[in-house]
Amino acid sequence: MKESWWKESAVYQIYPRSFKDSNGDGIGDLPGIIEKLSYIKSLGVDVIWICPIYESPNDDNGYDISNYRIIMEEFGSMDDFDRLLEEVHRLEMKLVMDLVPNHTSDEHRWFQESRKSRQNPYRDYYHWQPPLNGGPPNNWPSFFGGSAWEQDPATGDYYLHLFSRKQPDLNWENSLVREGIYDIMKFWCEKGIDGFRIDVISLISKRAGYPDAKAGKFREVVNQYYANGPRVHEFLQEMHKEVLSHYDIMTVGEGPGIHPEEGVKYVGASRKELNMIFHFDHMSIDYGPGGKNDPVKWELPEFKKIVNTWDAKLHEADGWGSIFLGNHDYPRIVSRFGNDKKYWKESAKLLVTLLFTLRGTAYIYQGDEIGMTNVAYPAIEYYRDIETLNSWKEAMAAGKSEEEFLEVIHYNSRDNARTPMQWDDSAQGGFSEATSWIPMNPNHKEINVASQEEDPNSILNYYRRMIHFRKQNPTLTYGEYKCLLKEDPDIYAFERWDDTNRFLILLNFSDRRVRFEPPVEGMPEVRVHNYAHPGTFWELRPWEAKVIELV
Ligand code: ISL
Ligand code: CA
Repeated sequence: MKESWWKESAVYQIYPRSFKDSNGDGIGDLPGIIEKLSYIKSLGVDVIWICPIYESPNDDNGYDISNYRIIMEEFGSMDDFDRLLEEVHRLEMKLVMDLVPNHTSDEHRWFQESRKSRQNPYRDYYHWQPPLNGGPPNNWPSFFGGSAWEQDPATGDYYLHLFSRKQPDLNWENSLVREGIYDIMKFWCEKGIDGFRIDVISLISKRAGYPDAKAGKFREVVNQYYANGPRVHEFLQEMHKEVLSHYDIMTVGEGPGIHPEEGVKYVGASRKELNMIFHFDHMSIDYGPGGKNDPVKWELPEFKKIVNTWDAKLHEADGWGSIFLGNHDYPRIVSRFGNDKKYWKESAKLLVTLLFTLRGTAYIYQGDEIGMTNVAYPAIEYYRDIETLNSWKEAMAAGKSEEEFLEVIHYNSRDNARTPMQWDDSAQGGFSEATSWIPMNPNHKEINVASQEEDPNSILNYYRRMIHFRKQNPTLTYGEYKCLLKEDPDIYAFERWDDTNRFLILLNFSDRRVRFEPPVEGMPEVRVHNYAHPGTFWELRPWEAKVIELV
């Protein structure tokens, strides 16, 4: 396996709107991030990925960009950005930007031109179609509810928007669009940034003729009609040739609808496309027959199977994985994959043990390092996310009960991950002097950075230990991976080894004590554990995690 800095890095994801407000307007900003860089450094993090900070009307919190070369005013200025980059580098960390090439804002100059007339030189920058039988060109649904087509009054034609109507999809068939995006990428690379997280890269190449979707479930529509379109790999190889190959940067492509067979095409070592991708097979593990808003209980054997399949496929192709359990689009990891009540501390520690012992680059989402949890706002008025608000409208229109649907939202709203960072127990949690753009989670009184700094057994300090341990033991980065006890419903057990070392990782994903006899030999030494005392071998307490060295 070829060694690379981005394979050995721990990545920390910042959602800038909710990280740290420096000027008292209730919105996180770049000077706020600069203030907290030494904190991030203290975690042992190497790379910071920052969600979009470009000019945007914020229909989708910055994922609708109106100018890719300007910093959003609320976040600061280009001077602030230059200072941020300089400071990150001074602390010997790297900065990865979020690139959104699948769509722009409808307020982007390209779209403003494009919508003017059928003859406009920018018309072909987007996907325009005449009405069909007086309605939209096909039956494609948008990720945020309703049709993926919007009729524009200027010409009466429809434009495609897989996300909100303020996020028209770019037409990648047009070479001018591709050059335009490559120019933006070069602009940021020339500034000296260290990589891109590339939004919904799986969706950029559209099916010719926009065929009607015959699949019923939204996820199937994405798989069959939106993701992995006919030219996506050609486009990525072009992007690699034009931009990526000229810089020592890391890339991680995000994409719904990428499954193992397709995944290796994006990241296989010989492909010259991307370094890593984020796939969502494990992130939709609790979606029921009705999709995201019909949640079911997730099962550990299925989770292990997903990890195992991906690990094997990637390994075969000399590809590299991204290991993550949450981000700004998903519930808090301790609330979803752990137990955020009785075993809050233990399970939060168990999850980071998993993140830093699997094979792949591990990503931490801001706040998870202190075990931030989901929020349960008392009414829909508290929510800000366009996906949540749209799904609420649809549910109400369909006659669902407010109470029941609010429960679904408590479980899965993207706003769970977007409540402000909990720095201390003051009124605004040390996030801001003012009322924050979205209300703080009331549990910031108990869960916050300041109190965990003082406690050697805090989740925060365990994150530091775990990140450090991974760094000290390259076996955990490059070593082989093998899952044991695949069908066990409670225990996730696996080995990582190379010529010099062998580790056994034991994780009890349940509220029960469990005993087992793993098929291993040698004198085990517990190197990391998440209880005060390592306990007895071969018995795991609720949510107990152990990293054992077999010597
Ligand atoms: O958020 C999701 C499920 O709740 C995903 O389906 C998500 O929409 C998808 O993974 C794409 O996400 C990315 O692009 C979106 C943006 O809203 C997300 O924040 C971003 O991560 C459109 O740009
Ligand atoms: Ca601010």
